[in-house]
Amino acid sequence: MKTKKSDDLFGRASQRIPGGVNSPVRAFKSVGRNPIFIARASGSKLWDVDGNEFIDYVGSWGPMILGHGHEKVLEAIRRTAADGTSFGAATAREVEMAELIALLVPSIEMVRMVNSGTEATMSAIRLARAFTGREKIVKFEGCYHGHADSFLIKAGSGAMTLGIPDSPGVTRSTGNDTLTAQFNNLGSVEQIVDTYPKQIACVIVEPIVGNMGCVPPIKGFLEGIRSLCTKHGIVLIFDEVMTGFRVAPGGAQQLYKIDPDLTTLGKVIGGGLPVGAYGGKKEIMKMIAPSGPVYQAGTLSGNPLAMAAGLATLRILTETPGIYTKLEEMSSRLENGFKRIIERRKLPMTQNRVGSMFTLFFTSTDVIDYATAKSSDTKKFSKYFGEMLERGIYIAPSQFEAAFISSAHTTSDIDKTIAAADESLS
Ligand code: KE4
Repeated sequence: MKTKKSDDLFGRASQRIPGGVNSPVRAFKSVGRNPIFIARASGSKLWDVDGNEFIDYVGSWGPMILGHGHEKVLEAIRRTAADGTSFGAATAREVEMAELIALLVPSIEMVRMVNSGTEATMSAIRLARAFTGREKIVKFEGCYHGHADSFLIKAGSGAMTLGIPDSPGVTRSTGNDTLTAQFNNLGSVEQIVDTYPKQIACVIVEPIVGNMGCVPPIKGFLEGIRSLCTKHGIVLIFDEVMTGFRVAPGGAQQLYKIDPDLTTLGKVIGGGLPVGAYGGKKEIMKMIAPSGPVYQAGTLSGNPLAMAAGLATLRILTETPGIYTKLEEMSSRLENGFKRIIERRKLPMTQNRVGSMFTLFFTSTDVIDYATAKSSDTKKFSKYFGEMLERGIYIAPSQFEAAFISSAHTTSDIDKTIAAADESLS
């Protein structure tokens, strides 16, 4: 595989951009390579600046559920851009977006648009603190909710990959207000609630974790958190930045039939443009300025292009019959292919999948939380990553990320991927 142009760009980038990338997960540092620089994408495929072609399982880390460059999404962006790209004023599309989100995710009675998942989660915890008059938050080890200070405590995703789950620069007092529990361990949450009575504003959770690799909730875990929060007046926040509109039109909360008090969204609702949102019960959301005293604002919030791309994406997802069935079929075809390889070769591996999110772990234990995810052999992962890349398969350059399948992936893409994995796994 040729990498000269990517290597040259990385050399230049490293002089002017910290680590040569604008988000740590894009670096191939943990897999011992230089990153590839992407030139263009279409459907399920990516091409880098050296002309290499890849089947893409990163999907811009989640948003590209329809694949790259879906004609209807591009058309919506083009049409909207012709009328102006930003006004910093109210527009009809924001109303349509809010109405559509409320229709698809019934626990969301009101919603505020922001520009990223990070903005959504950090605003949601401010709101929960204001609503309850309490200061502490509970998050789970290995969950990632963006890079706001309060969340960079035992964080997943790039922080876990690079071995910096507790980032320097976060003050001790902020750190003290973030309490961490173990995912899939209700007892660990109960213990925290007992230790800090009437001090916990919210519990924030990825209902299906994507940021230590894909880790689904075990039966009763989310239900248990829901009742605990209700009993103790704690705001339950589902971070559905990754799972929203991905695992079902109404997200993980629809799949598991649990209503959180607040939900954070991102990725898919922007259709590949920068977007985030947080929403939930009217009683809580009404506290946001200008209807209430909790301040939160944004120059580009509800940006016309982002709304157009997001609305087009959500409409295609909701109006195309069988689109989630197709995603499930492709994803289970891939899972079964991996399963056959693992069984035939008796490899000490585990795979987790919910709908079109999945991860292959290099460990024989069931991966249910941070500790079991960490038991994966990352050296083996690095080798696998490199072998797959050389064979034209682009997966996240980290063990601790989910892979995503889009509606543009074909059976031929999936079969090529399984054939590449058969050669790459050892
Ligand atoms: P952004 O600020 O990156 O838009 O969203 C933060 C965020 C919040 N919540 C969840 C559940 C998330 O998965 C994310 C972002 N996910 C990572 C990848 N695992 C984004 C990629 C990156 O950091 O560059």
